[in-house]
Amino acid sequence: MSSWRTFIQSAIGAATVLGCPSRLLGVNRKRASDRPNSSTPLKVISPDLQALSFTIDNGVKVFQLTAEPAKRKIAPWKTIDCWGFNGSCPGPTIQVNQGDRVRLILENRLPESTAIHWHGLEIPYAMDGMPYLSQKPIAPGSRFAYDFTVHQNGTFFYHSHSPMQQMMGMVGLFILHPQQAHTPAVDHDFGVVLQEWAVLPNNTVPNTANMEWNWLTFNGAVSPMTTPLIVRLGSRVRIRFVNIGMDHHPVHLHGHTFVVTGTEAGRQPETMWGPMNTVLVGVAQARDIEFVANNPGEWMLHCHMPHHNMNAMSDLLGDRMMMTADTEDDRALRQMQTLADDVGFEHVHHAPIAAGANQVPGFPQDAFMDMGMDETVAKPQNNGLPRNWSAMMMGMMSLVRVLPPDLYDDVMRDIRNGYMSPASSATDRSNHHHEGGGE
Ligand SMILES: [Cu+2]
Repeated sequence: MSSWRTFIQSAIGAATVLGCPSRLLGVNRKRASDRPNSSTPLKVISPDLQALSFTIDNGVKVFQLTAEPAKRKIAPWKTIDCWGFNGSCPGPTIQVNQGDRVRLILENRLPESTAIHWHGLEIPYAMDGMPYLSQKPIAPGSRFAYDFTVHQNGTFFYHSHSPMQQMMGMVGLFILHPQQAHTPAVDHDFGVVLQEWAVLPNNTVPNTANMEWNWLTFNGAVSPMTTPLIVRLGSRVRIRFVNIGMDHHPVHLHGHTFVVTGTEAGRQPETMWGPMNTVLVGVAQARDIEFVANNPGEWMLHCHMPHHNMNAMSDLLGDRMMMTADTEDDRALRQMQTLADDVGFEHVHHAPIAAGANQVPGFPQDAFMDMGMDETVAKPQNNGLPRNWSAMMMGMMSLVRVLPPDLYDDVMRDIRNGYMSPASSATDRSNHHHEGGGE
């Protein structure tokens, strides 16, 4: 594991070698995956979400979905009461192939009626999931079977068509794979559901009538609890974003240039693939981005709306009772440590501040926001990140870890073995100005 220490340094050197604009479209690139047959579409990985399994009945793929209340731990100190499917919010990811006949049996264990709409699918009207129009509302305790053949391919999603049920979290990914993988074929394929929540301090039930959001999630988790996307250096990566909510999200990727290869209606022609590094994922839209991961590093992937890459600090601060503006830095830091102890964080750091900072109008802004919690959110996918890496990871944010082959293999082995490397094995890159501050 000593190789972790030198990763970033060696990675910086390698970047200049690998950085080549013509690689963007993947032309003539060397294959980086172990996949024997590139014409078979890869299964999509949706971090922090389960895949939905199926049974076969006379050639029909049969899925069981249960609409029900769920508890979702969105942050180490915050579990919300949302609604979802099969105990999960967002619901489990469904993956089928173009041409499949599917039967999706919905059981309603909610306290009210519901139905499922298959967003964007060109299917018979009776299967559209519109209460009172295409079907009767599915009453609590009853079931309904959605039965249709999928002839499209792309990134789709399923959701309740009731607005408030949507804002309680009733959505899931519905991936329709083409019969032959799109070219250039990808080596990694990920799915991410974007959601926003309004949950007041000391509350657990989202306020679905609110227009201001204090929790923003990727696949039902706020950063740093989001699981990083692990990719091998030189591989071609697809990330599929789906937005079902009340706000638009400009998702930005660091260190790379990507193209949008698909929308909520499926694959886009290559003539549409202009270079970008931020994609606006509007409400009810899906966007597939693809890029060659040619730049090694721990790259942020995040919504760029400033309030969307924050967590609800007010939740920690007891509704903003902490008076940082008229306290000395040391005292404020002690208050932060007390709060962190309450929720079981192992570190509290904050960025250095100037002498006399309190005399500057507008202070404090960000100085007291950084809160490391590496051990609290430890998982194999985080192995080798620099110490205190989690301090500035907040809200709708994750990492795309572009790892050279040996480190990629290390992390993938750690994931298989469930091995978490000790935090001390990584380098501390935080910037302390306090003697012994949290160390
Ligand atoms: Cu956003």
